Amino acid sequence: MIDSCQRNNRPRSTARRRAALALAAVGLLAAAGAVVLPVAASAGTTLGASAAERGRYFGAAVAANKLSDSAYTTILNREFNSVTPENEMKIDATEPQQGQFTFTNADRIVSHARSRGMSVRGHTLAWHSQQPGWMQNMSGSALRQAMLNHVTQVATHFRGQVVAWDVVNEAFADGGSGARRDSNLQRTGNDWIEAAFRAARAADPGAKLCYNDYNTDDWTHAKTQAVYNMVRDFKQRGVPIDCVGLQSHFNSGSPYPGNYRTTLSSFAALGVDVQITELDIQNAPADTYRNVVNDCLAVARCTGITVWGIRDSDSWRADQNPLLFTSSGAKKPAYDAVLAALNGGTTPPTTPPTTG
Ligand code: G2I
Repeated sequence: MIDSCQRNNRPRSTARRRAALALAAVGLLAAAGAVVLPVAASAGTTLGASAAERGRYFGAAVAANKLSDSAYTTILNREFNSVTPENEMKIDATEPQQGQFTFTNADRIVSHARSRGMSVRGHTLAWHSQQPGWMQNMSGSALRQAMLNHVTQVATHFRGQVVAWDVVNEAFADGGSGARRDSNLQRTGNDWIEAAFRAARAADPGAKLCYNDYNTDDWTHAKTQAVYNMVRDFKQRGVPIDCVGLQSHFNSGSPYPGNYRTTLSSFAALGVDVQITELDIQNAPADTYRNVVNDCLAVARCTGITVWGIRDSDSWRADQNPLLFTSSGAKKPAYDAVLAALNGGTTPPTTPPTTG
């Protein structure tokens, strides 16, 4: 009878010899300057691949009219594994006349993404802004019914193709009131948001349903607390909500807050996923981008990050140069910081260690 020690003896010593040889080979190559030892066992070389190794996605807002720009699609196809149509799924784009739906541009983006294995975030089903003229002129129960029909028709069209929907966008007021934003939708009754979520769930039971907003990044702000209270209430009452989107448009007037990680983890503790949905940062400081990525990586339910455009020239705030690629498509220092953070673990230093 062979005991376990004898059985394993030969393979173990062979494995040890192989490991020693491999180490010696790496040592020789490293000494010769031929290899850079990786920080992680399988560090990715693109944003999407590296995020995927951390169980997350890395996405970009995409405009249909740029899909014919090969400089644009080269970066999109290489770097990203999630896409959010920047304007093409909005109400004015998908239902320009009441009851007449147009999905051509949104379908182009969805098909571009899905045929390349990228997932799609849907943006957005119900919003006070970018309403077509016919909807802007509606009110009361007719508007409520039209809104619900819109949610149902659009979510049904994309059923099975969109992994997460921004069902309702920007429904809270800025400032210290913590109140809902006044809008024609809000005036149909305070329950318009949960009605939209229920309609979306019925139309596409497989999609994650998100509430999405801006200036909800600082945990101490009244708007953040108001959204938090709504999500907690929805979870308690069984209103179908799966995720909260923090747009995270950071600039001098609305800077990255030191308590951002607390905001992410506090929402996650309610039992929803958290997604950073429209990230851009004025002048793209590498340190701030790195901090945002590390904050997301530190929160298990922070499932992904989307930047709001690819090159600076694609940004809605192009004058702030807030994105990861220059207008000519070169990687910026912020890109390197994001990739390194995705590859390097959850808590690399805020400032790079000094060398020499
Ligand atoms: O404003 C930044 C974002 C804030 N959160 C919600 C997002 O949906 C929003 O995206 C922006 C787009 O990036 C812009 O591209 O939403 C704007 C409209 O609210 C978009 O701008 C519009 C222009 O205002 C229109 O004149 C233009 O026709 O883009 C349209 C399509 O190019």
